[in-house]
Amino acid sequence: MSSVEHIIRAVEQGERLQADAALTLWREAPLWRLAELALERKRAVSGDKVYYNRNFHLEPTNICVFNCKFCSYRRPKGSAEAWDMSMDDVMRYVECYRGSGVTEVHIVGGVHPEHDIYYYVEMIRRIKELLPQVAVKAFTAIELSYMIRRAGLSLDEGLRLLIQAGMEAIPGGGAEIFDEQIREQICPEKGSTEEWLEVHRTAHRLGLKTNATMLYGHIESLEHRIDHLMRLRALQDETSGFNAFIPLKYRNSGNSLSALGEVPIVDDLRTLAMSRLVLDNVPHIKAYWVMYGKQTTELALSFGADDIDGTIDDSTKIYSMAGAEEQRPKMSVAEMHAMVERVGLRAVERDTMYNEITDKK
Ligand code: V47
Repeated sequence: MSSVEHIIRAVEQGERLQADAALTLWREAPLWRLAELALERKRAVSGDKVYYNRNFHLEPTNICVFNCKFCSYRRPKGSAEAWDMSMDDVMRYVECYRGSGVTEVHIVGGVHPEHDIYYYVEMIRRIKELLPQVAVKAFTAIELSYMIRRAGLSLDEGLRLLIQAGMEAIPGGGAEIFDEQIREQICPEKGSTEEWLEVHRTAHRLGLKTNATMLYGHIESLEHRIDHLMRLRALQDETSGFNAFIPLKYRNSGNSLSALGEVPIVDDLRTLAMSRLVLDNVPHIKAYWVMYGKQTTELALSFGADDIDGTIDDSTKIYSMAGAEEQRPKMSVAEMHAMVERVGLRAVERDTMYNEITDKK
């Protein structure tokens, strides 16, 4: 039996993948075998269900103190293409969603030079006043670390303030790739890997659920992707605080790495399946439809994903500005059900904590 066949057998028997075996599987397993293994793991966790939610994004600003090379979104202060919503703008925007049935607002944006945690505590408090039923999933670890440090607080103190204000979960952004040398080349100014992990570790200790991402398809190798997944798996062994993992494909329009091009869809599918297999302790693997586009998302459902994110309502610009297919991303509940049912699975609405919502259609 070849070594890849041995590894496939071991995975089928539930053995945990180590880095060298993961690399062999990633490189050598036939695509259909990876799909089969990943789908089987997905079924063990979530049966035939594929989760989605009714959500919108709030991106208060694209002004950012950092200048990551893969980012198409960030503008310096004073640029004609920069936006910077005032607190009143934010409240007017959020108010539009009153009575709309959304269950989550995902807040993310540039790391603004002038706002500290007290500004965002006030923002969350006022959003919860307007939309008490809506869960606030807010700020990447990098934004959190900056706003908390700027106020001279410890992570523990800062996160407690945000939780008191109504923050219920943390999204997975800012992880990029954990390998320090690659990180130094694609986002040299950004918070470190250790900082990202420490924010999530502290959040988990305080009882928050968080997500994790990995930005792939730029200058990293498969070894770097595996290292990234291993570091997440180790933290999850320690805390069990991650709800979902989201592999993010590098999209190449309008940023300083554009010359690299984009990896083919088959790489997206292998990456998704390998994420499901390596992260044996993370319950949900999300195929973020805004980043893949709808067609690839449908394919992703046969490679271990059990979540496609939400309705979005044309509220995020990160991927449209980076060249994604959907320039005004929006998906109706009926469209999501149809997509999931076409691949023989069952679409289930969830809230931010993955509780199923069955009382409305
Ligand atoms: O951290 C930026 C990525 C992330 C590009 O937690 C890019 O549910 C590809 O984290 N090509 C922010 N990716 C988005 C994010 C996210 C999205 C959806 C759901 C969740 C969740 C989290 O977007 C950044 C960065 O890794 N990103 N530019 C680009 N050109």
